[in-house]
Amino acid sequence: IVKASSFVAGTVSQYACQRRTTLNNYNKKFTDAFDILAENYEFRENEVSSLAFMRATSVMKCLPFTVVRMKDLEGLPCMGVRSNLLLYVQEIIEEGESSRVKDVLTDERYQSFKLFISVFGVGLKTSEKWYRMGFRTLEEVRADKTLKLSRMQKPGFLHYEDLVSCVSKGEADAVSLIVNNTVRTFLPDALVTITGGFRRGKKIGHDVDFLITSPGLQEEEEILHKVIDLWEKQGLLLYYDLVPSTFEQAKLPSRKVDAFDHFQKCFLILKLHQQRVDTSSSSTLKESDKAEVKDWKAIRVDLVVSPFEQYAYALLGWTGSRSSNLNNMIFLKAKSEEEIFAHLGLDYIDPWERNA
Ligand code: DCP
Ligand code: MG
Repeated sequence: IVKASSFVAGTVSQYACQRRTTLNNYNKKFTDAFDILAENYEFRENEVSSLAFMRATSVMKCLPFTVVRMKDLEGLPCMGVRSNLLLYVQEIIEEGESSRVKDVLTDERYQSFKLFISVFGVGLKTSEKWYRMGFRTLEEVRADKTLKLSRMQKPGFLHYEDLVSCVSKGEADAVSLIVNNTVRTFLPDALVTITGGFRRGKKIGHDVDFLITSPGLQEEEEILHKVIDLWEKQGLLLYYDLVPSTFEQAKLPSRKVDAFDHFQKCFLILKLHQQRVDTSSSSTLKESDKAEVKDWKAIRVDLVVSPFEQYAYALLGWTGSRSSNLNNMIFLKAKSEEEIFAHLGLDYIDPWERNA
């Protein structure tokens, strides 16, 4: 840990993609508070304030020391002269917590929105609607049989408990094995890489993200269909949404595109069968009770397929974090993430340092 006094605030880049940010957060007390405030602003459709707090969180996460006095923040980017951001920092330094943040946590709208968006397939629009209809809990939403749930929301409610409980590294590895085996059945030389938070070293996630490519990949459209068909036959698919590639539209030379969001992908919920670790307790169950024991967990999985030439861009984009991601990236020939950083004149940042 670095001492605040020997740290040069001026060396902190204003760009998240250039700040080495590991999962070692010395300022969780502050960033947790900012995250809640940012979210509350988002629920109230105040995007400017929401973004200001998200940026402040991102900057504080990269500091190699714990902020203990206001002076520690001097010269740092994004620590808002605008907004009341510094008042919160002061309150937390002095009181150990923020009363305003506590108020947000007990706010009816915040609590309801937080619950609603925790359901797969529910965003701000639906939350707003349900809130206006007078719903405050998921039980109330569930109980209303006149509500028309979307194709995503149905499995969202059905597998709610599984999906809100985070995916562990062990579960991610188990899913990885399934994805690898299935993809390689159809594409023996496929490269299957775990991306998202797990590639950045996180021990838990809300889903498991994979990028698939292969040197000989001609008909990339095929592979996801084949994988989906097989899993469906095996009874492993609880939900899927296949999104076609929008690459053709983005192909024009040097056109600025969201370089990682146009690939063919599939958002799905997979039925992960779990090894029963505790065999002693299960053996004491009667045969009739054994059938009642649920031995699987619903897991959110994202599969992305990229042409081999675009692999580095896809990898960089789908590794994230969202805050670390580079906007308006121009497509250039790049074999690796290192080359992309170099093309852009940026210092290379390793995946585990991209947790901005
Ligand atoms: N991504 C992005 N913009 C999107 C969707 C995804 O930049 N609209 C990128 C950045 C994310 C990565 O894809 O880091 C994976 O998306 P996730 O939502 O799965 O995010 P993480 O894997 O980082 O977090 P979690 O642990 O919650 O899954
Ligand atoms: Mg993820």
